[in-house]
Amino acid sequence: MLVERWNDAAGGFHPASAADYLPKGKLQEVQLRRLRAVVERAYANVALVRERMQADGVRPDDITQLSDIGRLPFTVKTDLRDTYPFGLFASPMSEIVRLHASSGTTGKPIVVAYTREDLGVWAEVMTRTFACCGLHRGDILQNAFGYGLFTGGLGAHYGAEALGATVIPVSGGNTERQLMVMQDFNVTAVCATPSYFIHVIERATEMGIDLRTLPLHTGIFGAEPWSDVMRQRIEEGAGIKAYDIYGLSEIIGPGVASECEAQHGLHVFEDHFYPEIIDPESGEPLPDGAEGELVLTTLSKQAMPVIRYRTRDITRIIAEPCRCGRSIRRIQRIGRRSDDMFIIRGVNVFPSQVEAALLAVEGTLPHYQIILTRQGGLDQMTVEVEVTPEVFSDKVRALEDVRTKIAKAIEHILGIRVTLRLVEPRTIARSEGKARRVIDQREI
Ligand code: DLL
Repeated sequence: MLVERWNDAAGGFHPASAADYLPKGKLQEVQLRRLRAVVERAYANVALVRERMQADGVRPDDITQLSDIGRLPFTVKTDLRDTYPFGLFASPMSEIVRLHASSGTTGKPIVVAYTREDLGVWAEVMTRTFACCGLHRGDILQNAFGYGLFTGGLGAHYGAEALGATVIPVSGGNTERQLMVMQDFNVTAVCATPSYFIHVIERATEMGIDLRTLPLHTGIFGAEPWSDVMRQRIEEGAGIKAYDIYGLSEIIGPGVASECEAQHGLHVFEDHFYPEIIDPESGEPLPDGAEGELVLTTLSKQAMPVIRYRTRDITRIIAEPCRCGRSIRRIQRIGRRSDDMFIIRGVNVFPSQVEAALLAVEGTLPHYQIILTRQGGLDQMTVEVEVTPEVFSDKVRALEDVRTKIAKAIEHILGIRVTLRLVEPRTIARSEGKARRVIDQREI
């Protein structure tokens, strides 16, 4: 009975989503209970956490209210590298049933672990994610997140199965096969990185397939920043609603936060992942609404509890109630991560700023690359962007027009001049997963 009710109602209620609607007091009770347990677990089993807490003179018993979380030491990415591969595990290997790894930018990957219970929580938060995006039993989900060490594929897979949707584990890549599956299997929803799905839309157009005529109605995208213009292009190109989902391997994978039908901020599944915003310089906590670095604490992880992880993702907490009725708080979509920032001639630049400037100009395609070089001791930034065939072929007028507009837009946003290279469609390499936007050749 219950199953039918949530199945039939549009935007229906899934039983797994109950925690999304907990009254604040009840939620905080759950959070505090779990916080105390996870701190105790980490203190007892993870040397790094215990040593840091001892150095700070904090004991697990000192955590008596949620705000005491501020007394706990941060965990940073290099902690995972320094303890590679298993140093932060809190469970014996005999209880760990899955490992994933994230490549990161340099050297060794970071390794993350899950007990059977952790996998249950992961499936639960991914079920809540899909329910948030309006999926039901009966939906046919093409899962084009990569399967493998990347958490996207398997994370989405078990969540969608738990929801009761039909999962097609196609993984990333082989775009023509993706399109065959999409048409022949009556696919209604798709998961992918936004940059890869843009490529799928383009390939469909080249093959004379109009995605807007298919049963496909929902896209669930994440694992990399994507702008509102990008969303608009995806929604129009495929005739779907496109939702943003967020997560990271260190915390669990996808399933940390998800947009809902309002498409205005991502609900954090904060009964499992406690969010804080801090000033990235001082490490001091910032109030709701202020922009800063997102810090996450896993409240229920067994195999690898992570206390106050500095994500380096920049966002803010939206405390106002959401019109979907969920009581769990939202974070603003993540457009910037402090890692991605580069400095060019003394100016701090985020790739998302360049993207905003490029895509604001009509005639550009959402494929671009930023190439940094050093010539005669001076940093140079070259932006390579694809333009539509119409613009590209009209070398005299349209191309120059687009070039001037982009140059102006970039100068307006960044205050610097850059070298622009407008190239024809399909010049810039496509990725099946996360797009690589910046190529820094300055060290070579
Ligand atoms: O990307 C997990 C994931 C898979 C999330 C599928 C969503 C969908 P990592 O490879 O460890 O894990 O990368 C995590 O990617 O710290 C963010 O900087 C970035 N990121 C993830 N989702 C978003 C998003 C997965 N929706 C890192 N918007 C994070 C912006 C995102 N950035």
